[in-house]
Parts: sequence; structure tokens; C-alpha cells
Amino acid sequence: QPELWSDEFNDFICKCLIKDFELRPNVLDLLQHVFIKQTVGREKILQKQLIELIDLNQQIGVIEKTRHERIHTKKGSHMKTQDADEVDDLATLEVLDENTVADQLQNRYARDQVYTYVGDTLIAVNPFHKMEIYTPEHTKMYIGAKHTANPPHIFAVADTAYQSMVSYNNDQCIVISGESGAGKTESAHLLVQQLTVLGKANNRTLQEKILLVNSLVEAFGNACTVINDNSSRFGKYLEMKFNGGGTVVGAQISEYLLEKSRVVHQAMGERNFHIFYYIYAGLADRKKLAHYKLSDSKTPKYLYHENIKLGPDIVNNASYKEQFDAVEQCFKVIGFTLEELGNVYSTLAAILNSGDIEFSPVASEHQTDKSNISNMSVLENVASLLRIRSDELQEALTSHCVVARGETIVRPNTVEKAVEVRDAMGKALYSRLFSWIVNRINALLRPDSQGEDDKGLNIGILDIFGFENFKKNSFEQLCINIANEQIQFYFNQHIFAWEQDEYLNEEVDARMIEYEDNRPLLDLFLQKPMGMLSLLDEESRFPQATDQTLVEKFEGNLKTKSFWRPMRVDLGFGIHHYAGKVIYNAAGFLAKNRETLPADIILLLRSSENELIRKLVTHPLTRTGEVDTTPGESGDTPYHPRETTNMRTQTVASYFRYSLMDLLSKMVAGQPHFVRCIKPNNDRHANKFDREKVLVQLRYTGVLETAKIRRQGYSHRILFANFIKRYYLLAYHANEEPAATPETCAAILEKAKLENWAMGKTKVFLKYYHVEHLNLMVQQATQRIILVQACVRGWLG
Ligand code: AOV
Ligand code: MG
Repeated sequence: QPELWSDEFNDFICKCLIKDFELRPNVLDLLQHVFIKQTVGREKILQKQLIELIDLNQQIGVIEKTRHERIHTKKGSHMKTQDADEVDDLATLEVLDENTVADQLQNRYARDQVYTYVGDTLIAVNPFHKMEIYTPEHTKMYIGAKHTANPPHIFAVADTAYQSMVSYNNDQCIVISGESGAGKTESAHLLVQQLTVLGKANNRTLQEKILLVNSLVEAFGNACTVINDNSSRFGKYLEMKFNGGGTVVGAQISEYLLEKSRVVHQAMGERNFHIFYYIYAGLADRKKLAHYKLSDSKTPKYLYHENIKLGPDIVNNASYKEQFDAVEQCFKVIGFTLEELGNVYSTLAAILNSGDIEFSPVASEHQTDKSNISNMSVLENVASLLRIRSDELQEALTSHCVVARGETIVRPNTVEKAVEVRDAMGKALYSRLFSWIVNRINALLRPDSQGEDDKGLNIGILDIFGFENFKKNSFEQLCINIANEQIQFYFNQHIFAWEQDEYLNEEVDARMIEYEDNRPLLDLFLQKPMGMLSLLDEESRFPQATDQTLVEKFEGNLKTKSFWRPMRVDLGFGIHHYAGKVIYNAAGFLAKNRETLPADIILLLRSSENELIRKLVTHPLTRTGEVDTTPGESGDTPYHPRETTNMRTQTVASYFRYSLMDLLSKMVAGQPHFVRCIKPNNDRHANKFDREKVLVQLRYTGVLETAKIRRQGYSHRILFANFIKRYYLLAYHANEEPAATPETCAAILEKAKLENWAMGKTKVFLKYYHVEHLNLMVQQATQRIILVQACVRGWLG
């Protein structure tokens, strides 16, 4: 029988208290009875109950396990149980080869266990069906739990990131990668869901708002492609902001490289951005189409599609209407005003209407081709939605100004040129609207100003468009694939390069693991001045250049096996990416790269009576070669995350390069966690595991090598002093100050009963599973102290 408040006594209540939240009230109750009221005669019984509770806690692993099995078997009785030779962590496999790894994933997939660890990286195989593993019970199960206590799960990644942020007072970054349709965006949602719970958003509204952010931006930035019905057409970095105490206080998104060409043109079998269909159906539902100058019988050209030929196909679509209501609800909850909403709708309607403006050629006396607008009523509609003068819009579309010998001359636009200007306006309006929405969200979810000493912490979640390889691949695919190449490089640096450099520097004996370094490919794209993007920019500066001369320039300058010209494909060139070979078609590359919005259009839009339209064209950033005629005019607060940097972007390629660097600089600031999504088949079928397809992905993502380095290597290297500061409580008294020596570190590690670590010259080298163990121990030690203090205060006070 432990003596009241003896160490032994404290120890055992704490064990009861911290282990399971459900038990906590009972324990408190019990203790109050026993020790405060001193109920005579009942001590023995209560004592017995306490002891039982401790036993229960010792079996907690078992409890959690049964709870998990209960949840699983209840919902999916077809599920087979885990085979004896199946592992949750591939790094623990006895035999590490491609086939064993594929077998593991295949067996696990067959019983709906889609998650598997490779050390501290998570593999997520897309289940392609709804699974009952994201319930509130699961949420709870993965809070503060050891990785080995539960089956692998995306919630565990959220938990690790959160716990590391709190323990180390460090920003974190979760990088989700995988090819198109592999499940990145879904994973990102699940991470946010779990993080809002972990961050105990004390104000429900904030939690709700953060959860809606993804849905809102995805309505504008996602679209149906031939690969994925909800394909991300932009890169998204969502940062959840926490205060020093680990409570979520806000969020911020950065968007990258929206594929705006989709506004005016979609490839066969693809669609425009979701929001256009939603708004078209939603406004029809509310009998508001006429107000927004849209017809319910004639499909706007920008939405015209082999499957959607008639307006009624869209306006009668019940799902689109529901989505529209949902989007509107998101806007409102996040805090957009009704006026802002109306402006957003007008802008979208203006874009849709503008696509229907038609031009016809007019022969002029000087033989130059002129163009006329053949449907003036549509022009009037666009002008009225944009709140600009229609005659000025007509002028800006059908002519342009040139300065020659100091004189400004107005030149007519050919039909082709006029169409180009019209489309450029649609794309610019849409991409700027998208940026504006993102910026408004950021303003609405910005944390209230924190104190000077509380700088705040954040966890960033990166979800970009995945690697793409279509039948026809254009400039957009090139950019998307370069971005993926860069993410793969970042992964390699973290998992392999930096770790192995440290073995050498710190003279730690560890086997080196070979991995596929994609650096040469990144150089092929990004190097200056001879990389592909630089060559593209150079060619874009020559007025006489054509897509043909561009491909020839590539061919003449890019001397590597990863680049080749396929026979019989006009304007074709091939790239051997880390994730496979892609044949691109350079048709339209120059135009897409130069893409300029004429100054006339910008000036005209600036005269709009619609405040939002004016805002969209008055920010100081000169983007993608657009001419900005009023330097310094910026009454508004800058809304674009990138405009604070003083850069002169001339082309889409250089803007792209800049964004990529900006994204990387954000990512490297935090401690990374990786989620690698795997697509089990190309048909989006549930329960179908195309082994060859998976093997290819395992190869190019370096899963085998990752497993090897995690098993043999040391993923965590911590300076002696930092290590001691963090963990000395495990071996020393709170008021002691042990010396920052390898001996002190070793003492702590031995006290924690850890093996297989290594000592470098200045750092302790730890395996990925050591850190979790140490952190849990420290957490328990500190919680124990806090709880005992709180209990004592409660009972005595
Ligand atoms: P992506 O983000 O990786 O593609 P998504 O996250 O959009 O892929 O996933 C594609 C589809 O797979 C989803 O629409 C779901 O139907 C299904 N799916 C993915 N993850 C899950 C899950 N955990 N549970 C159930 N179904 C899932 V792209 O954005 O195209 O690169 O540009
Ligand atoms: Mg996506």
C-alpha cells in the first residue's frame, strides 16, 4: 500500500490519469473519496479498484488494439485479419526487395489496410471507395498514441507533425506526393481534419472555417480531367497557424501556378473549373440567370463539351446545384460579405459571357485584316457585368495601340488576334479572381495579432497537382511535371543526401544507400542560361521565333539522354522524368509563355465601377508579362503573397521558376514529413491492385531505398546540447544541469533503454523510432508533474 503522496503513490495515480481520458473522471472521483473525505472502512475496496485501474492501464495496448479491431470488424466483416508475416512498417522487413514490398502492400490492400509506414514516411494506396476509418473514434485513437499502438494511418502523420511542433517549438511541413489521382488532395483534407482536432480549436467557428477552406479553393482550382474527376489544377500550400501552446489560431494558403488556360480551352474529355458549372446550375435554380446575362438553353462556349452540348444538361444537374449552395455556404462561413459574393458571381458570369463574343473579318482599304464584333448584344452583356463601357471594350478587343517614332498609333486586330485578347482577358480575370479569393481567405483567417514573444508556429500541408502523362502533353504538363520533379528532389535531399553527408562529417559508421538522384533533370529544366526554361524565355523574346524554332533550339542545346526528339512527331520532344517518359508537343509553347494581357484591357478594367474588378487589376505586381502602366499606384494592401518581392516577371516560365523557389523556401523552413500516395490502378476501381503499376511507382519514388536507409540509417541527428536540453529529465533531476557531453547523452539513452543509436562528433544519431519513444517519455514525465500538481491543488484548495 503506497503512502499518501509518496513517489510511488504519485506514480500510480499519474499512470491512471494520463493513460486514458475516459478513465480520468473516475480516478479523480475515487481519489477524492479515499483521501479527502477519508471514508472510513472503504479504503480497502477503493484501493483495490485503483490497483485494478493500474492493471487496466498496463494492458492499455491491448485495450486500444481491441478497440481498433472492434471498429474494423464491425464495419467490414469481410476484412481478413493480418497475416503473421505482414508488417506495418516496411523498414522492419527481414527481406527487403521489390517483390516482398509489393506483396506486403498487395496483401494489406486486399484487406483494406491502405496505409503502411516506411520508417517515418507514410505510404497511402488509394482505396477508391469510402472507408470507415476516419470516424471520431479513429480521430481519438490516434491522438498522442505511439505509432506501433495502432495500424498505420494518415491521422498518425498529423499527430507526429503536431507533437514535433509542440515538443521542438518548430514549424512542420507535410509533403504529399504521388501521380495524378493517387489521393493527395483527399489526404490533405484528412490531415487538416485531424489537425483541427489536435489544435483544440477552442472556437468552433474557426475550426469550421479552416475545414471549409480546402473545399472553397478547390471549387475554383479543381476540375475534371481524364484521369481524375476532381483534379487539382494548382498547387496549394495550406499553413495551419498555432500559438505557442499548440492551439490552432488561424490558417493561410498559398496558391501556385493555376492552370488558367483551362478557362478558355479544355482538352477532349476534360472540363472547365468546377465553379463554372456550379454557378451556372445554382443561379438557374434561383432564377437568377437573366440577372447574370446567362441563357438557360445555350451552353456558354467555355463550358461547351462533348458531353454537355446543351445548357439544360448543366442547369438541371442536381449535384451542381448542391455544390453551388455548398460553395456559397463556405464563402459565408469564412466571412465573405454578400456584396463580395455578388461581385464574384458577376466576374464569373462576365468570363462565361465573354467566351461567346464572336468576331468576323472586315477587309479594310489598306488590306490589313480588321475584325468586327458580330454579336454586339453579348458584348453589351459582358460590359455591363464588368461595369465598363461597351464601346471601350469593343475598341480594346478589336484594336491595339503601338508606339512608333514617338507617336501612338491605333492598329486593328485580326480576328485571330481579337480572339487571343478576349481569351487573355478571361484567363487573367479568372486567375486574379482566384488569387483575390485566396487572399481574402487569408485575411479572414489571419490569427489575431499575437504577442511579441509568441511568434506562433505552423504546420504546412503541400498538395500540388500530381505527375501527368496524357496522350497529348503541353506546356501545362511540362510545368506540372517540373514541379513534381522538384518535390522528388526535395524528398531525396532529406531522406538520402543530407543524412549521408552527416555520416561523413560526423564520422559515423553507416552503410551508404544508393538512390536515384534526379538533380541532372532539374538542371535540364532550371539551369541558367542553358536550361529548358531559359531557352524558352530566350526564344520568346524573338518576334520571329516559332514553336518549330523552339524545339530546334532545345534539340541543339540540351545534350542529355533525358531529352530526345521522337521520330514522326511534329513539334514533339521527349523527357525521361523521374516518374517516367513523357512526350510533349511544343505547339503553342511560345504563345503560352509570352501570354500578355494588353495594356488597353488593363486600363479599361481599371475604370470599372465594380470595386472587385478594379482591385483585380490594380495590384502592383506585373505578372506574366502584363503591362502595368501605373507603377506605384496601389491604394490596396498587397494581396498577392509574391508581390512583396521586387521581381520583374516577363514570362510564364520565369514566373513559374520564381513560384517554385518561393514554395521551396517555405517548405525548407519546416521539419518535413512525407506522405507518398500510390495509385493502385488506372481505372479508379476499388479492390483492384495492378501490381505492375504499383511496382513502377514504388521504383520511382524510391520506396525500397527509403526502407533501407530507415532500417540502417539514422534519420535524426541532434546536437549534444539540444539533445540534453530536451531529454535530461529522463535521467536527471529537474534542477540538475548535466554537461553537454556525449557521456551525458549516452546516460540518457541508456536510462531510456534505447539501443542501436550512434554518437557523432557533435551530434547524437538516432533511429526514427527512438525519437518517438523519447518524446513520449518526456511527455509523460512532464504531464505527470503537471497532473499531480493540479490534483493536489484541486483537493487541498
Ligand atoms: P490527387 O489529388 O492525387 O490527384 P485525389 O485526392 O483527388 O487525387 O483522389 C482521387 C480520387 O480518389 C478521389 O476523388 C477519391 O474518389 C479517391 N480517393 C482518394 N483518397 C481516398 C481515400 N482516402 N478514401 C477514399 N477514396 C479516396 V491530382 O489533384 O489529379 O494530382 O492533379
Ligand atoms: Mg489533387
